Amino acid sequence: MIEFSPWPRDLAQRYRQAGYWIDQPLTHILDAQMAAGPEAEALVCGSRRLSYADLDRQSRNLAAYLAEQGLGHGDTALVQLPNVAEFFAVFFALLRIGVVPVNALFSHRRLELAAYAQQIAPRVVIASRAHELFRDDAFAVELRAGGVEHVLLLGEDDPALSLARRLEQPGELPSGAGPTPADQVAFFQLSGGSTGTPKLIPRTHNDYDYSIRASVEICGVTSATRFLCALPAAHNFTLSSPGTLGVFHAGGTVVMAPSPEPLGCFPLIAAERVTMAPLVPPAVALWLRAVEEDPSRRAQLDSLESMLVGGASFAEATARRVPERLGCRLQQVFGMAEGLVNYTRPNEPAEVIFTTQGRPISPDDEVRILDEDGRPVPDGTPGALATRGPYTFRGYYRSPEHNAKAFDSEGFYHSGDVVVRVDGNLRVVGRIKDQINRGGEKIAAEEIENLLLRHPDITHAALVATPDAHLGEKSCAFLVLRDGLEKLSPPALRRHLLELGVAEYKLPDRFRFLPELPLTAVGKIDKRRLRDSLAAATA
Ligand code: OOB
Repeated sequence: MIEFSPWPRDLAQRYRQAGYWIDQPLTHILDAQMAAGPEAEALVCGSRRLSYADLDRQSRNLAAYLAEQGLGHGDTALVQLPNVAEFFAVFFALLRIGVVPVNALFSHRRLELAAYAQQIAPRVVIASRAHELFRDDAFAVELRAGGVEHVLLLGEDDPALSLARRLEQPGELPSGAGPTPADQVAFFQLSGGSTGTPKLIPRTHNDYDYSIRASVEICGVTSATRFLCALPAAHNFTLSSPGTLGVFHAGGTVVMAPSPEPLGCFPLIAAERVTMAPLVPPAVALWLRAVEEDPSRRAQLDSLESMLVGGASFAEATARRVPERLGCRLQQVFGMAEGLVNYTRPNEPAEVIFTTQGRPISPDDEVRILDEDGRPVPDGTPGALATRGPYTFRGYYRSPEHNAKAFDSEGFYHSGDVVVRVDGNLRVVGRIKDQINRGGEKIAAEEIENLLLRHPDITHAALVATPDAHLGEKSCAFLVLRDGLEKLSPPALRRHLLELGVAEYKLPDRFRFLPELPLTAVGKIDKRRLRDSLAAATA
């Protein structure tokens, strides 16, 4: 079994008694549809249409093959696929035999994949030839040298490596194969992170399944829902809030898109009669602009009933334009891969929907808002968010030191967000974690600072957020160079980082050079002053 920090016995008991944890593996989502209506349309991906029976069959074929290779409980997989139907067949296949996957984002590069592989020591890697790392065999060879036994690739002709072949070649699951127990780890979610290495979040069947079932209720997902999957499929928002898994749970249809770019999505929405779409704020801005530029485009959104917006701060003024200009209902989502998800409820007054990020899924989500000394603040006063509950994890994978900081003695996870509670709803007003939220994509400052410091001419580095009209935030790296040097060229600095294999979205947008970095009274880098200096320079 994969180790993880379990919930204390009394809470686990409470979550079962309350009916949150139902001790079913996540594969029951697919099993239920096989019983209810196997021929219903589960997925649309380009010109392909998959029924639930197709999805089930493919996932069983792959599961049978992997089980035959001796994979099962205690094993892990590293998966990196773009937004394609195969993502789900692979996910269910692995769940079916109790192999625990990390679903890396397609934008992740060598550094991220290597960091995940190092942490989980996967026996199997499933990836795509369309990704630069797998275009030739060098990285696969490297992974094998590191202990990976099986590599399967999307877009591969060689039958020995072809993912398509394993999905299509009929196979029977051996009798002993099955998912991990429902109170054990089903898969790992990715943390947005604030530390040097990307952290993994163990999610159990029980906790994840509850968040999905409850989200389906709250968001009104039904078998008639046609859901646009245009944000990265592996992200917690897209997967479970209510996400593609919520849609499968309800027997609806997921329509895959490669990106949320409006000119690609609008015709797809029109053709497929999409009813629900999750988006990050910068994508909403692009959709609004597309309709404002050419009002005739609005007709393409006719079928769209609701838009879920989350992942980063969403300006109130933009929120108000959503129903007016796009003709659909807005639902705000404030969630985290670690667990807690908040939604504005559809029947709430418009004011709440436009000005807050909603309230938690569960009556048993415990949310504390704390001042600097860890004391609860009164409603209306900003404070640091701490939470525990039936689907909020209890510890990052193999990270005792970080866990000691991220959790308090009562098992509350401190998310690093600054929030205000107003009439029971939360509003996200700031952040204390050292992270940049670049339009929903999270960048851990420390990770990039460490990489910058590997440049021979850099002696000190600090990455901070700067406000950006489109993305909400961009990143700026403040650098101190070794004696005698005044600056380095931004392209050369970006090349340095790319050569280290980091994802492109993490590259600093700007660089500033200083003779020294300002320090706080206790001798830490004074990032507030750095941020203020940028604000002053652009004011
Ligand atoms: C979602 O998950 P992550 O793990 O990528 O990022 C979580 C962090 C939160 O701690 C918060 O800092 C920020 O993203 N965030 C928001 C927000 N939603 C997330 N900040 C302001 N307003 C919002 N609405 O981003 C995620 C997971 C599930 C559902 C939705 C988003």
